[in-house]
Amino acid sequence: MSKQHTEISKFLSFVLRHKPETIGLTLDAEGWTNIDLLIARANQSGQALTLALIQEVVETSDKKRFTVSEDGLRIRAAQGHSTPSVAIAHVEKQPPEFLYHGTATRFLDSIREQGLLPGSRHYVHLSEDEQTATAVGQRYGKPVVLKVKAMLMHQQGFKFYLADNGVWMTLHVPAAYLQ
Ligand code: HQG
Repeated sequence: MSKQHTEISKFLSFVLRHKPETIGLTLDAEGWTNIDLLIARANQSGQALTLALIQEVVETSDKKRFTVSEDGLRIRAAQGHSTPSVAIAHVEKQPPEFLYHGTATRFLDSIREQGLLPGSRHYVHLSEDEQTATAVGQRYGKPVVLKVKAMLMHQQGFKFYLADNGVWMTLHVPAAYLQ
């Protein structure tokens, strides 16, 4: 991804996950917004954005962060939301036996006490592979990967959801299910 694409990806993450109101945009409950309107609002707020740039960012996003609707008219962030205006009805699914969560070593004491909490986002984010989890943890410091007994949690009534881009989510992972 070029520097320009990374900058646009971050801009799209910011408005489609966290603060759509900063550019006068609204998202529906499923997180969708009209692409032409997004481009207009972005340009009005001083962010250069075109349909071609959006398409390039969507296609080259390593984590498939953004989903374009089948008719090509709308876009949403696949997961990672914190804005209260969005409440995506994510697909509930039976998880594999283990899922992984990457964090930083400095959070471990708190996680041992409280389990995994969503922070400012709507869900705790989990991945199927340890490599992705390591990269996620690295963003906050010395990374450590926690193994989550996902199947056991599911059997005991916890719900798991799978986002458009393969990221797993759940509301809370009590410490007893971490290893
Ligand atoms: C930590 C990225 C203290 C948690 C990734 C994490 C992901 C606790 C931080 C997505 C805690 C929250 C989400 C507790 C959890 N005490 N710290 N009890 N429970 N934490 O950024 O999972 O590149 O909101 O371990 O790929 O790091 O942006 O969540 O370190 O899918 O597309 O609190 O963001 O995607 O941080 O990352 P975040 P996350 P993008």
